[in-house]
Formats: sequence, structure tokens, C-alpha cells
Amino acid sequence: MDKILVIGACGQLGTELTLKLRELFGTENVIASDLREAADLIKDGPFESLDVMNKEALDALIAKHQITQIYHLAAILSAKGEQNPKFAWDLNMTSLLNVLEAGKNGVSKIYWPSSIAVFGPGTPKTKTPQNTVMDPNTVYGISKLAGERWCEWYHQKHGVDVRSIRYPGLIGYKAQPGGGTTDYAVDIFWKAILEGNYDCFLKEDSLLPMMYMDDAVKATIDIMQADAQQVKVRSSYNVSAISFSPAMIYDEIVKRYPDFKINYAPDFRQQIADSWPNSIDDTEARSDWQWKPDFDLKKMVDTMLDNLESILVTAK
Ligand code: NAD
Ligand code: AKB
Repeated sequence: MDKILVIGACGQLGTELTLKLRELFGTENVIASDLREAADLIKDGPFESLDVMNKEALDALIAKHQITQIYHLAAILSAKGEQNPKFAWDLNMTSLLNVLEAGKNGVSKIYWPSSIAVFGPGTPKTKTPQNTVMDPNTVYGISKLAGERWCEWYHQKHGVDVRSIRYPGLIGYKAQPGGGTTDYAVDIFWKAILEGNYDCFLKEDSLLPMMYMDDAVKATIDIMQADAQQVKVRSSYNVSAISFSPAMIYDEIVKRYPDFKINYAPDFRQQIADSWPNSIDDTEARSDWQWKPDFDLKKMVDTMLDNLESILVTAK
């Protein structure tokens, strides 16, 4: 039986991924870890405090639990990264190298997420292909592109079985987003239900690739479960689900909340959004390990509203 370590387990993705991994592989086999205290949703299983920058502490944890697989999710995302570039670079790079070294020294499988932030202003915007111009202009994007190259290098030179996906913006209701440019697409639901109006930090027509969390978790587990020969791309795979703009998601939410108002007040994150693709071509993921999303815009909005309504009503 595999022993799985999730690093950054209290974040937006980590919370939901840990829950799913525990459901599939047994709570006792999935060790959650983070700098922060254990999030409520994952408190019922094993949890370890870990600063992944501390390589000795990481190696000791791996030895203590005889870890065979790592999901390394800790990172500083695009918006926060621009506010503290040196810190973002140090965390995103050093933590990945610490984990890849663990792969060289015996951990048999590693998952590390990349992002659509690896693309930049020179990248074709529509149906962005797997292999294309990559000129990211955020520290976050630069760190993800460098990380992709390190993953491929460790795979080629040291046989490390590392697998990766370039997620678009992720949308879920169980945990709050942690400082990205696509965070508006989560915030908007809370504001629609709780306040009836939302100040959006992107322009109404900023079309970006997005994905409902269940699809992201499914893609992550699918690529990790695939046979090693199926995983032909060892940098990171494009995956695609939905593309929408603030105006498009507003139009869907307003069907259920007719009095909901939105105001557009673009800030520094607009420039980041403008540098990213509108949509992604994920032909390779579909053909190599049979990736296919389940959620379109309507299904995602209905699911978010149904779940948040019941959480917020229960909390009252
Ligand atoms: P998040 O910011 O919500 O969570 C990151 C977690 O890492 C936090 O709980 C934080 O406490 C933890 N962490 C930070 N520094 C740490 C350290 N030194 N040691 C241990 N833990 C530390 O991020 P997320 O949205 O869950 O993203 C997870 C991963 O997925 C990241 O690599 C991110 O780049 C990638 N990704 C996310 C999205 C998205 O839309 N959420 C999109 C593309 C890629
Ligand atoms: C961000 O906006 O920084 C993230 C991402 C797309 O990587 N959600």
C-alpha cells in the first residue's frame, strides 16, 4: 500500500485533493502537511507541520512515514508573487528541488502542479498548444516554467517519476483561494450570496481558462494512476475545461440572484490576466491518459451555488 504525503494540504487545492485521496486510499495512508495549522476539513486524518524549505525536516518526515508518493502543492501564486517576487521565487524553486531530490533518493512517484501562467504575451491566445512560445512575465509564471524544466531534467537524468499538469484557474467551494489572478471566480459566488454585489478586479471581457475543482482533482489522480509509459510529457500537460470572462459568469449567477450587481475595477491583476491564454488545447492529455472534463460553465455555477448556499445557511 502506498503512503502518500500532501505538502501544502491546507490550501485551496490541497484541502480537496487530500479529502479525495483519503477516500480512495484510506485516511491513515494520506499524511497531510502544511506550514499552517490543519484545516478543519482534513483534521480527522494524520497531519504534520512541515516547512518544505527545510530539506532535513522533509527527509525526516518521509522516513518516519515511509512515504512512497508526494503531492507537492505549496507555492506562492501569481498575484501574491508579484508583491513579493524574491520570496515567491525562493519558495517555488527551492521547495520543488527538495521534493525532486527526495524522488532521486527513493520516493517512487511525485506530483507537482504547473499553471497556465507559464504562457505569456507572445503565446498564441486561443487554443494554446502544448508546445509553443512561452514568455511568462510574472515571477510565478517564470518559476512554473523553470519548475517544468527541472521536472523533465530529473526524469531524464535520474529516472524520477514526476508528473505534472498546467492547471487553469481552479474553482471550488470547500477552501478559499490563496492569492491568484483567477481568485475572482471564487470570490464572486460568496459576494453574490452574502452581499448582493461584487467589485471585480478584472475587466468584464477578460476571458481565461478555468476548471471546477472536481475536474482538477480527477485529472490529478488520473495522471498519477496512469501507467508510466502513458505519461509521455514529463514537463507538464495542458488540460482544459471551461473558458469564461467575469461578464459570462455574472450572467450565469444573475439567473438565480436577479438583484446581484457587479462593478468592474481592474487593478494590477488585469495585466497578468491579459498575458495569459483565452483557451487551451489539451489534445496530448486527452490522448495519452484519456483526460476529459465533466463540468461546463452552467454545471459549475449550479454546483457552486447549491453547495455554498447550504454551507452558508447551515452556518447562520
Ligand atoms: P494555496 O495558496 O491555496 O495553498 C498553498 C499551501 O501551501 C498553503 O496552505 C500554504 O500554507 C502552504 N505553504 C506555503 N508555504 C509552505 C511551506 N514553506 N511549507 C509547507 N507548506 C507551505 O495554493 P493552491 O491554490 O492550493 O495551489 C496549489 C498548487 O496548485 C500550487 O502549486 C499552485 O501553483 C498550483 N495551481 C493552482 C491553481 C489555482 O487556481 N488554485 C492554478 C494553477 C496551479
Ligand atoms: C493564479 O491565478 O495565480 C492561479 C493560476 C492560474 O495558476 N490560479
